[in-house]
Amino acid sequence: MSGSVHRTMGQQSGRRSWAEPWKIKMVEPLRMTRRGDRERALAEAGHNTFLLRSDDVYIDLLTDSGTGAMSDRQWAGMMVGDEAYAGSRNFYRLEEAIQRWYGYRHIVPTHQGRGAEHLISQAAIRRGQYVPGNMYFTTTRLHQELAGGIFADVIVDAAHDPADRSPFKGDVDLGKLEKLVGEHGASSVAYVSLAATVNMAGGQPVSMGNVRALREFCDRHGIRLFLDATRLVENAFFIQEREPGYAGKSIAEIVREFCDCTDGAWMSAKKDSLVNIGGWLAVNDRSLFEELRNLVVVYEGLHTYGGLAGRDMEAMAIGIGESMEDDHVRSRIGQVRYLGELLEDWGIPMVQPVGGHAIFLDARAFYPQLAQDQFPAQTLAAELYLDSGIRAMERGVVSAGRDAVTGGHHYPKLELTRLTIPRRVYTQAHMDVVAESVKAVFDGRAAARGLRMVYEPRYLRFFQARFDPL
Ligand code: P71
Repeated sequence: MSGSVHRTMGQQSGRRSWAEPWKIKMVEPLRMTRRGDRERALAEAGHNTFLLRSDDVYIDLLTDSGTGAMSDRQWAGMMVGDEAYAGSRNFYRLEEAIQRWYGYRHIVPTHQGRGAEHLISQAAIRRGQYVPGNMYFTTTRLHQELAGGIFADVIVDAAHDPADRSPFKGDVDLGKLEKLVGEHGASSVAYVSLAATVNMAGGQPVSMGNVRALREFCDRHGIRLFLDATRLVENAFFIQEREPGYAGKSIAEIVREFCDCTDGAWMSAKKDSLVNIGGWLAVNDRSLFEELRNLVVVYEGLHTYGGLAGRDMEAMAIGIGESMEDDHVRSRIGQVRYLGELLEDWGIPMVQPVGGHAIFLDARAFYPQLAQDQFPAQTLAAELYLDSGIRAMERGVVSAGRDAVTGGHHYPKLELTRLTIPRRVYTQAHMDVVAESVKAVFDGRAAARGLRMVYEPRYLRFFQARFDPL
């Protein structure tokens, strides 16, 4: 694998191609619905796509989380699950895979990403400490706040501008970090929380140069650097493509080099690692590991299963290996880009450059007539569903929630509707349907009136909030 970056059959002959390195062995039928059915379903769901039944959805682009298709090898692995309460053989296979591909020493399995976020936040944050990060993620920030931490956004300014085409819009602005440490002192910083890629910025990558500079900064100040590795494989693709010196390195080599700059990581394996459920936490420090291993038995399960079945850990171990293959990553991101290029040709406003896992439509630019508290991105998600049964996700003011101190809405600069592409699930023809539907909704944009929130839950409100049309 070392040094060899593979090409598709088309690319070997100088042709443009991202075609998939697999074929389809099993299919899942989808149901076609009529506009009247969709109007009823959307009203019942309070205009919130999280509350739709998936049977009422045609193309489900809500999330790429846990929605990928497992390979025949992963399914075969499910059959060799060792469901022992303690010391399952599949745990050791998982541990070995994480050590081999990500390079960390000590591993704690968790049921999914937020389980790992909970444990690391409880173990590594003291009440009142700052947690600087490259943009917030909903569950990450919530767990940091529940542990008494204060999240501070230190991402580069370009990340907040959908039109800015900088190649590494996920980078940390070291000036912002320096300022925070200068003002409050290094001991008031719990750790740097670095995500690769940055979900809420549009799946934007972090450069290797940036993580190296962060490592140096953290060493100088005695601050730990922890990584959200959920979509690191996709981040590695952008480094391979865009950063000088990396074109000849494999995805696996880049992933390893990136992790080597950090003190540990948490993972939602439901994304990069091609499983329907699973996550982990990994650190190099032995005493922190002991603490995490003690916490996991309180909240998740024994330290050799962390809330998972043995078979889930086996599928994850195999999925990690598959996710590191250059052919796989190229076709995955190639499909996202294919959709992006269709939309760009039609002048649809969206976050540029297109990121690793999704297209993020710029709902403010769709609906300049709507104020942010009329929920433009939620409105756009509802319109897409009505048009053709496509399910997208709001990533704007509803997702941003309320300020932990003042109680007012967070008003994020980015008001986006995410079309998230599951891995190895939909075809190019499905992407054409999506593009045509987005175009139709864009053409009808002047008629949109917005929404009013009529029910708001306390935590992570976007999951269960309800809306009425204005
Ligand atoms: C996504 C998700 C799943 C999700 C989470 C919250 C609201 C809506 C959808 C989950 C992530 C993620 C990153 C970078 C940690 C988690 C939590 N993303 N970090 O994008 O993207 O992992 O879902 O396994 O608990 O749809 P978890």
